[in-house]
Amino acid sequence: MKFVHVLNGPNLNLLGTREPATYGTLTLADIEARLTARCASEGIALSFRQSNHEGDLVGWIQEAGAKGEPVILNAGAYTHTSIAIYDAIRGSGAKVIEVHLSNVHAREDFRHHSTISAVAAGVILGFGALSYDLALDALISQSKTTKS
Ligand code: CA2
Repeated sequence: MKFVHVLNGPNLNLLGTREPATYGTLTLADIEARLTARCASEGIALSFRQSNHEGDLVGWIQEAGAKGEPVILNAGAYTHTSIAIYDAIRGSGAKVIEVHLSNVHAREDFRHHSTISAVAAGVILGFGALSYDLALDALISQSKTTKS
């Protein structure tokens, strides 16, 4: 694996400023710094982005899929609603690991369903910022053990 995309959806730019009991105290920049360091030590280039707009996420997923580059995706609330993101993953063939900071199954009913999980290669949730590190670990491990 030479390149990985980390894509973050709506409101994740607020991380570290509010709701620390649910989402922890790290900012998105803190998470990016940790992943950047791990990627650097593995010789992997990282693109880390956030948008509050569904179409941006759709475009970035298509871009990653076209290049055959894997994606770690926290789609935020679009996780629970977005057929467009489902279609982008399915249509582009992007390999996507779905991540969440919180354990969505222990929260409101409307967070229990993900439109993305069915087309994700895997799902990691409930470990706070560590969910992102675990997803990166999974991609690195797979890329070292799987022929491509
Ligand atoms: O647990 C997650 O990672 C979520 O994807 C976060 C989304 C939520 O809609 C999903 O159900 C689960 C919300 C991100 C909003 O993040 C905030 C962070 C700090 C303050 C306010 C919102």
